[in-house]
Amino acid sequence: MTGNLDLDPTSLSGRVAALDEQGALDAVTLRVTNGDDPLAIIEECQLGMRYVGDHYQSGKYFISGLIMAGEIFREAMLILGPLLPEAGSSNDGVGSVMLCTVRGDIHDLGKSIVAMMLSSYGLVVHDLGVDVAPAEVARRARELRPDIVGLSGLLTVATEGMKATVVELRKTSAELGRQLPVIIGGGIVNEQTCKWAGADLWANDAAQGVRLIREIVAAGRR
Ligand code: B12
Repeated sequence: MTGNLDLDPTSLSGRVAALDEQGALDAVTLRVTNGDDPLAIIEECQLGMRYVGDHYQSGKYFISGLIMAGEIFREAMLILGPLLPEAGSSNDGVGSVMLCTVRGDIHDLGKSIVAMMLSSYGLVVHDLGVDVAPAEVARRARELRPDIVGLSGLLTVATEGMKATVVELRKTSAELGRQLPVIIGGGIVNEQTCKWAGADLWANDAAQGVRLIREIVAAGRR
């Protein structure tokens, strides 16, 4: 089944890559029992999912493979989610974050991890969902007045949605009388994308993104 995988077929990433649902979930459970860091387990799942994505691109897997990988990951998060730090375990004080996946993109597994981790640090998270139009993001920002906005996207085309959303949010900042920081996240973002989209920060992993968001929120409240 995992015949020519370059990932160890008995590892967690190899089992996700092979779309071996039960095998992957058993491996997650075993790693949890061994006391492994849930974030390290999530990263290994991601490695397997990247493999599925690459092989979808090369024609080895079909769309059903992407769906299955997403489903395995969702189930893994049912086990791993409750193991992330407890709600209110930090003393940063209140703060709020508005998140969404931008226009044209419906990927939300990564965004949900970020949301879960932010909540676990006591931040209030307003998750607007997926495929959210720039004007809608700006409208909700005026209504909710978050400390920072996080935009997620995995499709290359989503960078267009990110840029258009940042333009709308900059107009909103003028109305709010303060600069509303924007962080972009997802597998496709990097320094260049960040500059191009006009965002303030970027992260392509949840731990780094959550660290940056907490720093911005804490600085804004000092
Ligand atoms: C699962 C999956 C799907 C599932 C999504 C299920 C869901 N509910 O999200 C389904 C089947 C729906 C899907 C659909 C499609 N997909 Co898809 N999908 C994937 C796959 C295999 C995994 C994505 C994933 O969830 N990874 C795990 C999560 C945890 O990782 P992550 O999203 O990167 O998030 C982490 C960080 O990026 C960061 N992060 C994410 N968001 C944010 C936000 C902020 C603010 C911060 C700070 C951090 C942050 O934190 C997370 C945790 O560390 C990827 C392959 C890949 N290489 O990623 C392809 C992939 C993203 N999909 C792809 C494609 C092409 C599609 C489709 C267009 C296919 C089609 N022909 O219909 C559609 C898109 C429809 C649309 N309009 O959006 C391509 C995109 C290519 C590109 N560059 O444009 C990829 C890369 C596969 C490939 N190599 O071809 N997909």
